[in-house]
Amino acid sequence: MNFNLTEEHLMIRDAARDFARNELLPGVIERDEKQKFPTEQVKKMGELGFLGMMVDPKYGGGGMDTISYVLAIEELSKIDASASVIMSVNNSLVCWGIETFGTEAQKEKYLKRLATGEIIGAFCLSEPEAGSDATMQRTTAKDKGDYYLLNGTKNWITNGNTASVYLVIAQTHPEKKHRGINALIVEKGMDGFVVGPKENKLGIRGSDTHSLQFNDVKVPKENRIGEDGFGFTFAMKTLAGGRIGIASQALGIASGAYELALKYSQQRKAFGREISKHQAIAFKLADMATEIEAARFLCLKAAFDKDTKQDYSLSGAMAKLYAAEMAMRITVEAVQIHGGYGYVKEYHVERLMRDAKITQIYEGTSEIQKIVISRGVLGK
Ligand code: COS
Repeated sequence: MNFNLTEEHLMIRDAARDFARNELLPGVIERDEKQKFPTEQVKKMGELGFLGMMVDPKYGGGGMDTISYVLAIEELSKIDASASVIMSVNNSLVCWGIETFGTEAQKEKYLKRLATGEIIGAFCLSEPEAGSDATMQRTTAKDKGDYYLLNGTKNWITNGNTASVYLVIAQTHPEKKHRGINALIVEKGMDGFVVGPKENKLGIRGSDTHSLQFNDVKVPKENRIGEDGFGFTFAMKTLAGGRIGIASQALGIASGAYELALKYSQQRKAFGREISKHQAIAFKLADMATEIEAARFLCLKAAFDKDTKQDYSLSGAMAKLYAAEMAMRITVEAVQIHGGYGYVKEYHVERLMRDAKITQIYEGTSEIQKIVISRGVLGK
């Protein structure tokens, strides 16, 4: 056992922390209010290597481990969870998916540009009637010889409009159920591909979430990822890693809110002393610090499992479940500690509370994580 981070890990964490404070903090409230995508900031994230952290340097990535990724996502999420979800989707769903299962030609064509942030990607699994029950894909990819004919609708797609490359899950052989599903790389601009209106969301409002429509889109066969019918396994394996990213996002949202509440409690006075000196507040801070530390260890353990090539679907699900539930509790308490100030935008904690909610929902709800975990512990 060694709980110490390496020098390199600490450098990455500090670089992410500086970037978040210097580049993400300015304008974060306005971007949230106006639902403004952080275009300039995402460009800089690409230049600094945050969009392809774990990708092999030969494809333009940083060649870093998952622990570095967790540390960076936590730091960005403390300040701006919209920026960190853009980062998480690009890294752990899109880049990882193509690097792990794509062909050399797909890596040359797409991964290099995705890893450097020249373009960003989206992962398209959810549909109006298929979110948690992901096997029930209504989007179809009919095999037409040298291409697939893609038809259907995808919902709540992160990076929905800003992405250039979309990994789309669709059913090719309905009689084979989930074993007939494929994953296709779809490019923005392909005929028949329409981006729907932007969702007006409760939180992570700086990220752009859209529905997508595919009307007879011809997707070349060479854009299929893996063998025919590999799409559902592709989605599950990719989401298993994605969940480590979202767990770290939840961790960051919670620790951002906690740090603000801690500082505020040491400044604000009531009944003749700082409110942190009242046990009612001090105990809240104690609980918050403990829960955050527990979530951090779960995130780092899942990252460690992934880096050491052990199974991480269980530890990733545990990290996501705990971190997401914890983030909701901690952000509510952070607003409470701030009192009336917590309820207004200038103090950031109300935004973090709204942002926390989505971590209990996307990339598998808390209830789905419990399915994964209970099957794991019961050996099913
Ligand atoms: N890695 C690889 N394969 C996996 C897997 C994983 N982590 N989890 C499941 N699979 C495979 C199974 O091995 C099975 O394959 P075979 O039948 O070929 O052996 C297949 O997927 C179906 O598995 P299962 O029968 O367990 O499917 P269920 O419908 O019972 O559901 C859950 C499995 C609930 C875990 C899955 O549907 C899920 O994760 N749903 C949530 C999806 C999600 O995250 N949605 C959010 C959208 S992205 S924002």
